[in-house]
Amino acid sequence: CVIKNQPDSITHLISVVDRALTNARTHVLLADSAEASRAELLALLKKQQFNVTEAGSGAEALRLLDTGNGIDIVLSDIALCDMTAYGLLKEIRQRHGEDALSVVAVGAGDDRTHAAKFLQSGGTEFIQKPMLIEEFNSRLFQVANIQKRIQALHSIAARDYLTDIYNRRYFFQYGSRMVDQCLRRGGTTSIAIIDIDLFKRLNDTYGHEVGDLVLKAVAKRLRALIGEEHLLARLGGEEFGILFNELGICAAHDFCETVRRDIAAAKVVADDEELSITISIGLATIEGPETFDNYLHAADQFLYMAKYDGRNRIVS
Ligand code: GH3
Ligand code: MG
Ligand code: MG
Ligand code: MG
Repeated sequence: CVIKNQPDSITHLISVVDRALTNARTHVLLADSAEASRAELLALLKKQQFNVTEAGSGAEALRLLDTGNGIDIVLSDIALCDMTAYGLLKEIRQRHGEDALSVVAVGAGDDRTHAAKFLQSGGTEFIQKPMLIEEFNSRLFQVANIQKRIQALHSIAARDYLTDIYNRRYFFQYGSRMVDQCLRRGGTTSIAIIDIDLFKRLNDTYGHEVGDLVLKAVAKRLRALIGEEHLLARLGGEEFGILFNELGICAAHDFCETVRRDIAAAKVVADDEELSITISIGLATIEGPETFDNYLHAADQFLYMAKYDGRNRIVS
């Protein structure tokens, strides 16, 4: 009996720790206009380790969501002072999809149709009051856990397996949105394609594994140079893309020149050898109503000229 109980209690302990870890990484926006019931829910959430931000009205909840401080779950009372949880949900769903944000309502009273209506409107979960604390905790953990797993899948789908920088899919998806926003603001920006010079020769001389090490090293260096401000991705093979965040062609050219020099000066150590790598860059301006594909195509044409002119250079 003792032997049988021991693994169970360890399993239980692990699941309690797991739950606390997941909850601690989850940010809940708690919207409730009634002070007493908000305080009660706040205490429950805090006890379960959630990060909580409070809102006293639907309008305040929407304002806090807009300031975008990484909220994962909205937990709303069904009747707020200025709107219902349905109204809030409708506003939220216009801006945030179901993958980005879970919305949970807490309802009281005899109207048992609330739950079905709320879930059919794109709500994630509905909790009926009066409720068992353990049920409330379990339902919220379930929502947090699924939300975190969806976020993890999105992040895996956006990254290149070899270099761990963004992949081509993400570059196109997020990049075309960035360009739309920039052009709508009346701005201009620039896009670059970087291609490693004579990479096939390097593969043929040192082997594919060394080639992979070089790709990883170049990606790491590019990431360090480019930081979070601009969008960097591996477009495929030994090609990388940079979509600049509102940077005119002159400033982008200076930036690319710094990158080109840095890579040319760096030594990649592989197979006890110090390898010198150079890159060529095609750089195009983004202005006017072209498709994202066309901007990239323009950069590709300039890259072709850079290769033709002798490599290790920028053409814009
Ligand atoms: P250029 O200066 O004109 O760009 O010459 P290049 O040799 O770099 O260009 P080419 O397009 O002829 O060759 C690219 C090579 O990149 C061919 C391919 O085997 C290699 N390659 C593509 N993806 C990978 C990869 O994931 N790992 C390794 N090791 N090599 C790759
Ligand atoms: Mg090539
Ligand atoms: Mg190449
Ligand atoms: Mg290439």
